[in-house]
Amino acid sequence: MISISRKTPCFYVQILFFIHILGLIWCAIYRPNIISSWYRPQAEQTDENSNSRVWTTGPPHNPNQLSVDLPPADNRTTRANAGFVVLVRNSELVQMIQSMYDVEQRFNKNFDYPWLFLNEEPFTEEFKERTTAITNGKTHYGFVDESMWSYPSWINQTLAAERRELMSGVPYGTSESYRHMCRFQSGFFWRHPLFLELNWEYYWRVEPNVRYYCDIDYDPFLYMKQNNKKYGFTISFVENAGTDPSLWHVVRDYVSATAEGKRVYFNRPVKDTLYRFITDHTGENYNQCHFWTNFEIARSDLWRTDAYQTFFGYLDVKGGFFYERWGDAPVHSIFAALYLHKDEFHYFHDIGYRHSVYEHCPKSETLASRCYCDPAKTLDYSDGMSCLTRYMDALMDSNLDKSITVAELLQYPEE
Ligand SMILES: Nc1nc2c(ncn2[C@@H]2O[C@H](COP(=O)(O)OP(=O)(O)O)[C@@H](O)[C@H]2O)c(=O)[nH]1
Ligand SMILES: *[C@@H]1O[C@H](CO)[C@@H](O)[C@H](O)[C@H]1NC(C)=O
Ligand SMILES: *[C@@H]1O[C@H](CO)[C@@H](O)[C@H](O)[C@H]1NC(C)=O
Ligand SMILES: [Mg+2]
Repeated sequence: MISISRKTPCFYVQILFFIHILGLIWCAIYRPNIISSWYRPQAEQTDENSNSRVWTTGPPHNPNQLSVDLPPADNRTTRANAGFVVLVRNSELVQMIQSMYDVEQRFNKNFDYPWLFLNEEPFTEEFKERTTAITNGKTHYGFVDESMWSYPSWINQTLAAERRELMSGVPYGTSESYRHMCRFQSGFFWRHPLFLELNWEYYWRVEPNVRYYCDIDYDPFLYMKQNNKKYGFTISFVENAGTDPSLWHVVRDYVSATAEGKRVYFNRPVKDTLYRFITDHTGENYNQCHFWTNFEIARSDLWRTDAYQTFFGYLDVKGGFFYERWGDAPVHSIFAALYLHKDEFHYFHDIGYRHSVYEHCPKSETLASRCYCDPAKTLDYSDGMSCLTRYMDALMDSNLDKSITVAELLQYPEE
């Protein structure tokens, strides 16, 4: 009955072979890198053996490579004054447990740092019980009230609703709660009453539903402290430009306004900052690069500086958290890149990490036996959306002999 079956299997093998050849030809023409990479040994690592805690990382063929120097493994008895901070909903309990399980297994079971959970709704008993059960560290639960999670008086809510309607094309563009979340993460978590009471010098931000892939046998908080680091990240990425079309203009307005007044906040020479991470050498446009804040290890008082508080206040009054959809990541990153010395940043290359579909998996002999991820899947240098190469170039940019300050570069000429 089924006459076609007489042609198989030889006929189908020929068809498959034909498709295979077509594929090879296509590859050779359009993706020559793939074919040549079959014959090229992986050249990224240099003289590393599995005991060494030093190696280099960087995009292939880029002169700027970063040296990674892992601190010695240690069960130190000294602890930093620090902990984990999480903004999370009751409905995300299972995802939260998953993130905590990773953090505890890879790191915190040997260190017992405390956890702080924040929510604009009261946490359920179940949430508190289950998150307390999974750690030996202390757990704290804080309520975020209306002073930190509502519309400021100057926001026109009708206009905000109209703008949301128009933003269905950008991620979370129509979400109201996401905007409150981004505003809270930009301007409030570091001055939440419970956070102030705990008085942590450093914090590590965690989100539900993230993965930590590598054993961490040293204390990243102490590392930050001992090396005078103020901002640590693992993934840097390009933001969807539709979320913050006016942000850079507002930033430059702010710089112009403060540069005219008595307080000039951005007075470092541009060559000492990471400004090239976020803009071109003329400071004309924001390139949308930012550090992903869903992982963030930083000094709490970075955000408590006069400079940041005024910066946030200025942005908040402009209304872009609601009329557009400014993210806390670009806000943190732009400020840090313009304000800090470039040596105060730290790239945690050794921390394998996944958030949503993107992951960072370190490529290193040293870590191979301690990570549960595939370095081939890392987005570091292969994904066009990754800003890591730009970070390294900004860090090592030595062509700048300019002593011009950030304020001088960014302020608009007077009319
Ligand atoms: N309590 C609370 N937490 C939220 C809300 N929206 C987002 N979050 C938290 O804020 C963080 C970022 O939100 P998420 O949905 O992961 O956004 P994404 O990482 O940008 O995709 C996560 O820790 C969420 O749990 C909210 O409405 N209430
Ligand atoms: C740290 O202590 C834990 C628990 O006591 C132990 O299992 C682990 O091997 C120790 N790590 C190091 C690096 O000494
Ligand atoms: C608020 O925005 C709406 C819609 O754009 C506008 O019609 C209204 O006049 C605004 N209200 C005020 C007080 O500015
Ligand atoms: Mg998230």
